[in-house]
Amino acid sequence: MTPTLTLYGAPYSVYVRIVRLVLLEKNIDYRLETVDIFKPDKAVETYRSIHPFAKIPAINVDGFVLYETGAIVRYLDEIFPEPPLMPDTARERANVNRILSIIDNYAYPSMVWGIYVALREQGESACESDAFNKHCERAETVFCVLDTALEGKAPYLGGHRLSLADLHAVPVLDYFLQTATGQKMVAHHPNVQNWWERIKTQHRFDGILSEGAD
Ligand SMILES: N[C@@H](CCC(=O)N[C@@H](CS)C(=O)NCC(=O)O)C(=O)O
Repeated sequence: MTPTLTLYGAPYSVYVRIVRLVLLEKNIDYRLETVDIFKPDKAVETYRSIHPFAKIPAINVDGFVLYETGAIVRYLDEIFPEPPLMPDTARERANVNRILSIIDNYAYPSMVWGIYVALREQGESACESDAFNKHCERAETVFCVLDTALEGKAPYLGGHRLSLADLHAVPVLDYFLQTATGQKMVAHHPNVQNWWERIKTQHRFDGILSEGAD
């Protein structure tokens, strides 16, 4: 029997989008229970009993509650094995895990918060701060690493087929590439640029990426 799945979060969230992209790829039905973490109210306080750090997303699968996106997507890939979103060899899987960590630790903080959000909130004046420049350096390093991962014949970040690495990166890049800074930067990384064009046309991401992006 197909498990009953609830996803807690808000459609604008990068991390909620990552989980939604995985569920979409696997064609799994779920209920999205809205928790808008940036509008603290009673629902958010109640949500702390699910996620002690009050971040989104979390999932409930037949009563099994799980939070932390990396754990969620790996779990979903195990219980819904088709199509597999981890490669076949240990080395390839290690690389996918490396890319997930890079996205979490370097790409998301710099590309989304340090650059996209800073530009939205402060406009062009954001570019004048040292912090902004540091985030740009970080973002540049992320692009160099992703570009190398895509060298040779690999059409995807994890190798010859779509994997969790691609689905972790897509929502982060979707925000970053809405900025002129992101567009300028990606133009110097043709492998990333080609991957981005390809993945956006070949996969059905649109509803999830644009929906709720206020
Ligand atoms: N380590 C968490 C990070 C999730 C995360 O940062 N989610 C953001 C939204 S995209 C959030 O809940 N932010 C609220 C906050 O930082 O207060 C995970 O992997 O799930």
